[in-house]
Amino acid sequence: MTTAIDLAAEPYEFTLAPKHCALLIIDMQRDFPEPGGFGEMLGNDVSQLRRTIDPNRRLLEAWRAAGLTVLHTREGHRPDLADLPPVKKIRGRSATSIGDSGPMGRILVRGEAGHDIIAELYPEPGEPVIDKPGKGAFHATDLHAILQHRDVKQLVVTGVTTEVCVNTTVREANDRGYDCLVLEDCCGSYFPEFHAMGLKMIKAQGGIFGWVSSSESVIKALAAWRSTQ
Ligand code: TIU
Repeated sequence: MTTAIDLAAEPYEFTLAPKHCALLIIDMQRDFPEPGGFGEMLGNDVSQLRRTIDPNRRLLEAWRAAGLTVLHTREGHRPDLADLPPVKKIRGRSATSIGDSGPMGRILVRGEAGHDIIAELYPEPGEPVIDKPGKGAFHATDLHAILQHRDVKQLVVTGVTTEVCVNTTVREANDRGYDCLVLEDCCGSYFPEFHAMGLKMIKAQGGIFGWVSSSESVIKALAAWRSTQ
């Protein structure tokens, strides 16, 4: 029985230990990639995020079939906005901001339609959903405790956006001692140059924050690992 398997990654191969690895899907919420959502309302090109949906769906299917841990995150706030930092509310000087009425309910407020996860990647019962008030998934959440209880040491990180919530989460995870593998086709940004640079920053300097690979490499490695079980 094999406990770990090497897969192609940058800056060098990543040794995946499936029983100690969780798939962490960041903020695939309707308001970010869906046409007519808050992201598009701000003038962003949602196709840059939508290209991540199919690769994430294939990866999630393979991960679930292997019986491994999956967690989902959502960025958002309490309906009373008590956990919304005043600076987060006013920065950007936008006429419509967090907590206001948007195209799919109140923007980034828990319980609203736009805050929920897209149908294609909807969590199944038993898959923890981490509601986070910040960009990083560890800040003011129980994510670290949940991962520790499951003896998770590695994270495969996907979702949106590459340079904001994905990067912040990977940096937080790195400081807490997790190895992170970020999948380029499963992450996206409204700004392609930020996506490219966000990935470059993770794998630079010998993997200063982690590794970068693709869904295909992980799916292949999972199949190879499963054949040894
Ligand atoms: N999830 C996430 O990245 N939240 C953001 O606000 N991203 C932006 O790129 N604005």
